[in-house]
Amino acid sequence: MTSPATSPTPVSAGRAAATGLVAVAAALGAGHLVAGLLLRPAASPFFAVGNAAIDRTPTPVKNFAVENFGTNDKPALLIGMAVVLALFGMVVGLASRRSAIPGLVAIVVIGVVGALAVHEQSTGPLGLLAPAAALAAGVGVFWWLHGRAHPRAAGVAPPNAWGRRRFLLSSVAAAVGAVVAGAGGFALARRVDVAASRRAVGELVPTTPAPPIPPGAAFPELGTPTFLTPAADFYRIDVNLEVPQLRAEDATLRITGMVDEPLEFTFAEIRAMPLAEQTITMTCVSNEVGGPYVSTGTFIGVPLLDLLDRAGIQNGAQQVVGHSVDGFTLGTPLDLLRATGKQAMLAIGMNREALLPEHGFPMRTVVPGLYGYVSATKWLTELELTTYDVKPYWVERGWDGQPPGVVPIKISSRIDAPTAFQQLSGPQVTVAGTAWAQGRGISRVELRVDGGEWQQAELGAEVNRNTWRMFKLTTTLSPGQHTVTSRAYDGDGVMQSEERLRLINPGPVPDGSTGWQSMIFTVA
Ligand SMILES: Nc1nc2c(c(=O)[nH]1)N[C@H]1C(S)=C(S)[C@@H](COP(=O)(O)O)O[C@H]1N2
Ligand SMILES: [Mo]
Repeated sequence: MTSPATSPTPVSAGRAAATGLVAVAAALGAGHLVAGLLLRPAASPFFAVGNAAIDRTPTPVKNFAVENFGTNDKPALLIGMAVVLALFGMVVGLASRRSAIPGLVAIVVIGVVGALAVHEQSTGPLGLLAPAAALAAGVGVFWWLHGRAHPRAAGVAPPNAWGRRRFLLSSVAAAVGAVVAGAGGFALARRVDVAASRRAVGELVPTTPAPPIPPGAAFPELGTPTFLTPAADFYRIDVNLEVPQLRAEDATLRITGMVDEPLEFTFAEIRAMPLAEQTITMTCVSNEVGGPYVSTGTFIGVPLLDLLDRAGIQNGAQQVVGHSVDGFTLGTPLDLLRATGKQAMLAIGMNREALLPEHGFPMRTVVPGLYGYVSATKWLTELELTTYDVKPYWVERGWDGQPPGVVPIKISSRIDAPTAFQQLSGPQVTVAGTAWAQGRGISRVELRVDGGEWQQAELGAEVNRNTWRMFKLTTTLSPGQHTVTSRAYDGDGVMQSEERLRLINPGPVPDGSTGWQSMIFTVA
């Protein structure tokens, strides 16, 4: 034994804090390494605790995070957790200046919390090896460094230069070990070579191609997005800290629940079916007016209803619940799905390529006209026909995900040019942007400068009613500051609502923002 548990001389505050900090780092590093070795990234205690925290976050706070950090809410959470854990480690160290016991107890307690969080990630009994390794490393390193921080008790002369150096070297070595283990965990987790699996899918050629995008459908030279969003720029929204790694070779799709005959397809079987293509604009319900969570792709796959009909949907089924590889669920009302006919897709690719891992590789659903959270299961493994008694992830957390709360995507228009507070040389100014009301299409966009008359903008070519439509208008303006406001009309002639509904409102959980966007800019 190199270290007694207690010592009459308290350890210096600096060493005590460093001991706790390094022990926590070692625990996280070891846990991440073993999770990587086991090919179960979700078993890493750090990520498991993060995911458990996301699951428990009250919906308004989650909305706040999405609104304020956008797609950066995940790094923000991870950094916040790292800071909290570092502080925890230091406090634990400081509480153990005389005896290692308080620190060891605290590390065991947090270790058990980590194990419970991992257990919740359904990584199987093997996954629990990762928190076990974390616990062992945390306790071991704490014990070891605590001993080294006590030169006298360890039988060495009272604190001297050598004792200090030895402690410093030991803690630096342990910290480096923790970082190397953590990095190793990341590298090992990538052994599930999803990139290679994706490459092996190859080019996807549809039997029934989507019509080509006509020229004049978008005005990127004026500041609108390109009509088809490159996969790498496609907005990403999900509750996952780490992208689920599912290889096409390992993926199957099961059709279960209220069906005449449950079915199961491998990815290869789906890939071999006649493939159809649909150009669809997807939108997130948490997109604010003028926000970025809207993108367009040409999705390739199999009509979703064809697959469900093969299994035979039984009377009384009300919704299709999509299950994801990580246990996430999302429900689509069956009558809304039926109304889309053959346009709703079980997609295996976008823009003729396999899906990106971030967007659901190898299979996902895409239903035109519905927000993503009720229609677009990524990393899909199962489609379950059921009644509304089953509550999917967001419904469970208070969102309007079931009738009468499910709304079609609301009419929206976004001004992309000029940008906020842009300085333009006048007098000719071109305003450009995009508008969408998937399912109904866009029939008209109007712009108003400084509260004047509404002017009709010129529309880009319509691709189909499920996609966005670009607009532009050139007008002559005097020097000075101006405000331009936009509003769109859907294919039925319904005007975009002026009422400002933001995501974070007191009262019931909202179901999509509304309001007219205004942009302030200056003409020189
Ligand atoms: N498995 C899974 N699928 C999911 C989600 C999720 O968190 N997990 N988020 C949904 C939401 S809210 C949206 S808006 C879309 C976004 O799809 P994208 O990231 O490909 O744009 O995915 C949907 N599908
Ligand atoms: Mo969403």
